[in-house]
Amino acid sequence: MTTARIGIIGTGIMGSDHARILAAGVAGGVLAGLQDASRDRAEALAGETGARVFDDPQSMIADTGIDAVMICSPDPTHHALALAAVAAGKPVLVEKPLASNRAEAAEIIDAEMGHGRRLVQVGFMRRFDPGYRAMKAELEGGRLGQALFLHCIHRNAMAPDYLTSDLNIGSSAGHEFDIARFLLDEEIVAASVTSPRASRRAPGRQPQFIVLETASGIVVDIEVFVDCGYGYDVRAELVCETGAVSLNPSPATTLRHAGHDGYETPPDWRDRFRDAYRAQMQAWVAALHGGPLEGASAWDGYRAIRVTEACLEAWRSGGRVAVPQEDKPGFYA
Ligand code: ISE
Repeated sequence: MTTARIGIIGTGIMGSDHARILAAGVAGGVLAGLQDASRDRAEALAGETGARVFDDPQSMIADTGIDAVMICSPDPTHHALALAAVAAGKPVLVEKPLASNRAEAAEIIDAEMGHGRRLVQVGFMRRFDPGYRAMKAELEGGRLGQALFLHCIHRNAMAPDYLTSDLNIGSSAGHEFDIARFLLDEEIVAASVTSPRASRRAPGRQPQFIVLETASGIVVDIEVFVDCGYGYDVRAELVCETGAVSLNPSPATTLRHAGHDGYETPPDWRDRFRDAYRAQMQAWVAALHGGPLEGASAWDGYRAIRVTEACLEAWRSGGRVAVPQEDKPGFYA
């Protein structure tokens, strides 16, 4: 394969963002196909990017002109499409979450192991963000000592109506679960969740405050508030024995204007994690050509779902819920 021909299933917010990244130029990869439940929407994007439009996802996955696929269609479709890609022996980058529940995620793992070669990556793009990578390198460098706390904030300006409080745990907090596992390089063993009252701006959706405990005894707290009104604001601070390291706000400049002095807050995650999305794409395409597998695996996607399910149970019961631990298959070592 000299150039990997990539097909994108789902041309909504994330599918079109990935398509534009590819169309702008990614070494070793080309946007070759688009498919969406709305053919008009896929055709509009094809007009902009020059890709071929497919009628249905299965025919795109089966097509000999497509080497690898990205699944960016609605969350409930991820499981069946990921299984179809694995059955066809095609590498697949699945937007998070990997699946709707742990049984579905486990099926994907079984299918991939049955195939015998790693094909599945989950789109936890924060693993490619320079800020999180620098935090991880600082922790691993050792001068701060052992980690004690990881404080996380996840605020969105506003969320779509379909994002219920329940779905929000997997959809928004899921990124925090994965980045905590990535930064700390250990498993989450317990979860507790509480909520303040709902904002009057979004009475149907409750913000959440999640406390996770890791295997070695690090406490991770996460505020998830997707109706904050002012922009997309993701923060993290890792507190260790002899120091702390935190993410800087992403803008490169400070603005002083009309009585204010500060940073512009990006409108949503596509701006905030623009570099991470590009780096994720470049690394995935490089892996298609035999480069190292750097992104989140199906196992990582499965573990994030395990934590999501424990959080949902903890939120409903008001108690502390243990996250079941399992041995990581050698396949994912
Ligand atoms: C969305 O699906 C994302 O993936 C964003 O990164 C996250 O911040 C947002 O809350 C989710 O709804």
